[in-house]
Amino acid sequence: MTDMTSSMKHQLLGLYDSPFVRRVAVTMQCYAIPYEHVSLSVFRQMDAMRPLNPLFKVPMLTLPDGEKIYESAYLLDYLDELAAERGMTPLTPRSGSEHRQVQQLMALAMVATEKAVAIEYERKRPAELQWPDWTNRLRGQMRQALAMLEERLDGDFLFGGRLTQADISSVAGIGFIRYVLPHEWPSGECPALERLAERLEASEAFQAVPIEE
Ligand SMILES: N[C@@H](CCC(=O)N[C@@H](CS)C(=O)NCC(=O)O)C(=O)O
Repeated sequence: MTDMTSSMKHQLLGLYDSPFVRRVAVTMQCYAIPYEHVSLSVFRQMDAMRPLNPLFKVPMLTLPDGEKIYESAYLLDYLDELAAERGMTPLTPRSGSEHRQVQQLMALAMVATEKAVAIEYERKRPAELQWPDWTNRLRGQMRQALAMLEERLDGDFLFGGRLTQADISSVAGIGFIRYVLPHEWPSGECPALERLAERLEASEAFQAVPIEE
C-alpha cells in the first residue's frame, strides 16, 4: 500500500487542455491526493519532456516511489485502488455489473473524446493534406457517442445517482470539445450533457484544474 503521508508526492505530467490528463487530475482532486503538476506540452516543449517521458504521450503519472505509469485508464484504476485503500468510495465501482456499466459509459466518453482529439490533429495537418471525408467520419463517431451518452443521462448523473468516473470523463471530453473545437459542439442536441458539464465545471475539483493554465 502506498504511504499517503509520504513527503514524496505523485507527479502528473501533461497539460490540462488534454482531456485525458484532465480526467486524471480531476480524479486526484476528488480523492484529495496531492500531486506536483508538471505542465509541459507534448508538442511545444519536447526538449524539456524528453528526459521525463520520451514517449511524448500524456498523461504520465510518477508514483512517490518513482514508478511511472501511462494510459489514463490505468492511471484511474491505480487511483481508484488508492481511494479504496483509504476507505473512500471509488469513482468506478471495483467489480460486478456496476463496474461494467460505468466502464461502458466511460468507453462512450472516450470514443467522443478520442474522435474530437483526432479531429483536432487532422486540423493541425497542412491544409493540402487534410481529408474532409475522414474528418466527417470522425465527427459522425463523436456525435454518435455524445448522443448515446445523452440518451443515458436521466437525472443528475450518468450512473447510480452519484458522481462516477463516467461523469468526470464525459465532462473532461466535453470541456475539450467546447474549448478547443467550439464549432464542433452539437449545440442544442445534448441539453442534459450541457447541464451536467455546467454543474461539474463549477465544482471545486474541476475548477482546480482549468483547461487554460
Ligand atoms: N489513450 C491515451 C490517450 C492519450 C493521448 O492521446 N494524449 C495526447 C494529448 S491529448 C498525446 O499525448 N498526444 C501526443 C501524441 O499522441 O503523440 C490515454 O488515455 O492516456
